[in-house]
Amino acid sequence: MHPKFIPLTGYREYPPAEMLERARGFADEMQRRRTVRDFSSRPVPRELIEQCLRAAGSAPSGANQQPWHFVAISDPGLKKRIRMAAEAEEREFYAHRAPPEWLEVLQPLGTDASKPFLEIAPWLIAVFIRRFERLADGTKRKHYYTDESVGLATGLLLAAIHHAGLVSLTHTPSPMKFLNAILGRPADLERPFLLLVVGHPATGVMIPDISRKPLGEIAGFI
Ligand code: IYR
Repeated sequence: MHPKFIPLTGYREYPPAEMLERARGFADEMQRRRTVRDFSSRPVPRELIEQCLRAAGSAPSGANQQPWHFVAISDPGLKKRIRMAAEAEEREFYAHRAPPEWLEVLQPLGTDASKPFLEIAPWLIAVFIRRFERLADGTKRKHYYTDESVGLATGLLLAAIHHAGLVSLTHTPSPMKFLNAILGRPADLERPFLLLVVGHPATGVMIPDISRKPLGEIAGFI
């Protein structure tokens, strides 16, 4: 196939001072993002979630295959089933599966097997990695760099959710296979990546007293 090129019309150039102001402003806004584990049941309009997902879908991906699928769940019955399945896995995790070193690093977060937020929060977003495409002749075609691509899209989704004035929790019940069954996603093509909990924070919510590594520790300039 012959590649087709079009002009880059979406790029905007800013004066240098404005570039720095924008970069600083965005970094400051992202610094305010915190994961919460206590959600309000206050509803969030579907349109808001749709716009956040549009931002997620703008991520770069391997060979532009966009190997992600998002299932946004507000149905109380489905949320309950997800909570039950996740808590069953988490009980195993906390009681048997997690080695002591793992439980030790989780301690500052104060997590346990109880996940009421899976029913309380207005939205859950199950993120799936679409590892293969099903072709018209029934065969499967492999996607490339799927983990990286879906990680990038999920990062943009978290930023969009925060930017919209919502909070989220990146939840990883392990294993998460039950999400394919409950949500009717094809297990031969897709595997769950993350379960995002999205909504407003509960009033008076408390968060762990933890901090981010300073710039000098996470980056180097040579
Ligand atoms: N999936 C468990 C355990 C857990 C693991 C990590 I790594 C975390 O950062 C937080 C929790 C749970 O959700 O409780």
